[in-house]
Amino acid sequence: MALSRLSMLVVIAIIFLPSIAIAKEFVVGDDKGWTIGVDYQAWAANKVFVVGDKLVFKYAVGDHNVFKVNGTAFQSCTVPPPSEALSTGSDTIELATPGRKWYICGFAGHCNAGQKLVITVLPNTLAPTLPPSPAPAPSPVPPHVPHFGRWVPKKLLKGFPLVH
Ligand SMILES: *[C@@H]1O[C@H](CO)[C@@H](O)[C@H](O)[C@H]1NC(C)=O
Ligand SMILES: [Cu+2]
Repeated sequence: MALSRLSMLVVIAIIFLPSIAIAKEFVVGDDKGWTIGVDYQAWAANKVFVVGDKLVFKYAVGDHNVFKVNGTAFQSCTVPPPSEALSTGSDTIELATPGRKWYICGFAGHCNAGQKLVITVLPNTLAPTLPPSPAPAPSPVPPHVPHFGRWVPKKLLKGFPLVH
């Protein structure tokens, strides 16, 4: 029935839309911001980071900066070239991919003093798993049929002159 199908869509929309639309913005360290003397692992411990969320590093310009580094550089506090620094005093980083993300301050001694943050970003379970259309069963396509980098309806392929 059209009505029940419609109400089901409404229910689905109510359930899922907010979680897709609301990307969270985390101010690193909250009121304390990005500085020395804050336990950023404690800060991150009770938070869930999802792809699409943002980190905002807030600090007085010239007092700190932000480098995105790998796990090795994070452990050893190896500062990348200055050209890679974020230094606006309000650096927003969108968490674009899932996985571990590491950030350090590049000012001498700051990382070793604990101005470093590691988080784990979870995939957005909703957006990427919604298939663009019902996935067809993989069909044996002759190798000489030109493929378009995506699924082509069989109807279309039948019209294609196959060279044998
Ligand atoms: C990690 O980053 C450092 C410094 O930027 C670089 O030299 C090193 O090759 C990187 N390690 C890996 C495993 O990517
Ligand atoms: Cu610093």
